[in-house]
Amino acid sequence: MEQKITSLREQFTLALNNAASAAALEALRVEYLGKKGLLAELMQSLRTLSGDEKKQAGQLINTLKNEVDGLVRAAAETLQKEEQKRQINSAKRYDVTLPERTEHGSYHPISLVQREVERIFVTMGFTVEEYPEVVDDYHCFEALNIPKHHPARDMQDTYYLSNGQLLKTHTSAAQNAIMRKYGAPLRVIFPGRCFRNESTDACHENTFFQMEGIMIDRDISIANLIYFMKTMLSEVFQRDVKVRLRPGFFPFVEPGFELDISCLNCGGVGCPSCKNSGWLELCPCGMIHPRVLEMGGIDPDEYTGFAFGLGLTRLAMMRYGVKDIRDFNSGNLKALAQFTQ
Ligand code: FA5
Repeated sequence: MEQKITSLREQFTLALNNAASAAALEALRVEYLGKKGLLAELMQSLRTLSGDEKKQAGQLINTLKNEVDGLVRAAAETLQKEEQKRQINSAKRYDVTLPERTEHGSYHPISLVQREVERIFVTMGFTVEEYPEVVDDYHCFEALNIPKHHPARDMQDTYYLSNGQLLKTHTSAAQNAIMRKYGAPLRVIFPGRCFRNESTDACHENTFFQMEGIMIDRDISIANLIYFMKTMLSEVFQRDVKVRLRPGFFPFVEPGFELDISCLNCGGVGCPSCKNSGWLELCPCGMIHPRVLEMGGIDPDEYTGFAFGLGLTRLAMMRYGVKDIRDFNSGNLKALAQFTQ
C-alpha cells in the first residue's frame, strides 16, 4: 500500500507541473480529491487491510490528500497572480492628471453664420465692431431720429433696467457711437444680440441676433447698397438668391427699404417660417438720414451712406433649414450639435 501511495504522489507531482491553466488544475483536483477520485478509491481499498496496517495506510492517504489539496490551491493562487500581472502589464497606460474626456461641443449655428458673414464683409473692406447689449435711450432711439413718443418706438418695446438703461432692440443702437469714433469715410459691420418684448412664434423670438452694417463715403448710392447685399447673400447660400426690395419706413434712413429673400424652407410656396407669404423679411436697409449723420458728427453735405440691419437669426434659419426660430434658444444639444464645423 505504501508503495501505491508513493507512486500516486509522484504521478500527482508530474501532473501538477504540467497543469498550466485554472481549468487543468480544477480537473486535477477532481481527479485526485473528487468523490470518485484516485484518493477516494485508495481509501476504499483499505477495507482489505487489517488493524495497524489499515490505520497507518489511512494516515498516509490523509497526508497525501492534504498535500494534494494544499498544492492545488497554491498552484491556483500562483496562476491567478500571474494572470493579474499580465493584465496590468498589457492594460493601456493612462495619466490621471489629464483632464477628463468629454463630448466635444460645437459652435452654435448663429455663430457659424455670423462668422461667415463677417468673413465676406471683411474681404470687401469692412471692419468688425462690438457694442454692448445694455444701452441708453439716446443711442437706441434719439440718435436714430426716433424722439420720445415717436410711433416707431411701438415696434420695439424692450426690457428696461431700473437705472433707465435698456436692452438694445436693434444693432442700429451702435450707429451713433461708431460714427463718432471713426468719422467718415467708414465701412463697418457690427453684429449683436437684440431683445424685444415680443410674443414668440416660428419666426419671432424675444432674443435674436442682427448684423448691422454702414458704409459712408462720398457718392455712396442705393446701387452700392444693393450690390453689397446681393454679393453677401449669394456667398452665404452659394447660389443666386431671389430677393425683392420694397419700401420700408425707418426714421433713421431715407429712402428706406425692406429686403426680403424668397423662403428657402418652402421654395417660396408658403410655410409657417415665412408666415405663408413665400418671402422672409431679412434685411431692412436704406440711405442714412442726413440728421443721423449730423448727430454722428459727419457732414451730410459732403458724405452719404447706406445702412442695413440683417436678421442674423433668420439668415441662420434659411442657411440650415431650421423651421422654427425657437429651436435656436431651446438648449436642445442634440439639434444644435448637428452644426459642428
Ligand atoms: C430694425 O431693427 C432696424 N434697426 C434695421 C435697419 C438697420 C433698418 C439699418 C434700416 C437701416 P427690424 O425691426 O425690421 O429693423 O428688424 C431687422 C431684422 O431683424 C428683421 O428683418 C428680422 O430679420 C430681424 N428681426 C426683427 N425682429 C425679430 C424677432 N422678434 N425675432 C427674430 N428676428 C427678428
